[in-house]
Amino acid sequence: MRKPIIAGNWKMNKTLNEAMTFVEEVKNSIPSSDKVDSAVCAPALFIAPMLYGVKGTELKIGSQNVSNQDSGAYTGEISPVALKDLGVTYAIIGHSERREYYGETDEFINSKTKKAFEHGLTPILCCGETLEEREGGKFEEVIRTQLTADLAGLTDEQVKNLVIAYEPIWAIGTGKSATEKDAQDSCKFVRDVVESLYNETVAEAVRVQYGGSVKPENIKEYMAQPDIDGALVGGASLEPASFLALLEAVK
Ligand code: G2H
Repeated sequence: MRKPIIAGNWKMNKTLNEAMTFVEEVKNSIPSSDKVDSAVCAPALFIAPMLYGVKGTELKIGSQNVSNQDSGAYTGEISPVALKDLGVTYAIIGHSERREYYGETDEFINSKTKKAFEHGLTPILCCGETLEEREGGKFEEVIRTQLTADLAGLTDEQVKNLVIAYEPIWAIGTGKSATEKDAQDSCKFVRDVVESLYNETVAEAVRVQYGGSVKPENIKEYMAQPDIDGALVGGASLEPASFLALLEAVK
């Protein structure tokens, strides 16, 4: 049995004050981690104070990025060593916005994923296709190519502990969410690729999230699908009531 995981991806939103108000408003209502893993992947600036704010609760804090180096002359990068030392649990890696706007390649994403594991962070590895690729019948090829490169060299144990977020790019922040059947078929395909690269045990253990315009109104339908183990949520994770409603729908 795979435990569901709901992770907010705040992207480049909020001020420190707004982030801490959010923490105050949700921290006493986070469901038990026996039922669901819950996390907020916050802008790097707010990670340390938010970690302090959620102490003693089941809400985990994640980073939206992580360097493929431990430390050193890498201006602007976020050290995995420092993230782990602070108490960060998750790191989003390979989000389509980073692939598209910052030129992140699968090779680079693979090196970050390995580095995150090396330091005890759990990667939330993102994959997904554009509308053009889907309509051109390239969905399977794109996902297989991404995952083959992104997972290269990872051990069975690492992949078992990985979270993969399948996010069709055409559904991100557009309000156009995938139907639950499309989301299920796509997440099942992600699991099938993992099985072909590893084995059935690994594929059965890896958690696959759906992401793309998930909100309290549609999360239940996604979570009812056998291959969807959670959601990576942008817009609907920003407000305390909406974030708590997502967790409530899953627990
Ligand atoms: C997809 C998602 C979070 P949203 O990027 O990763 O954002 O829920 O706003 O579509």
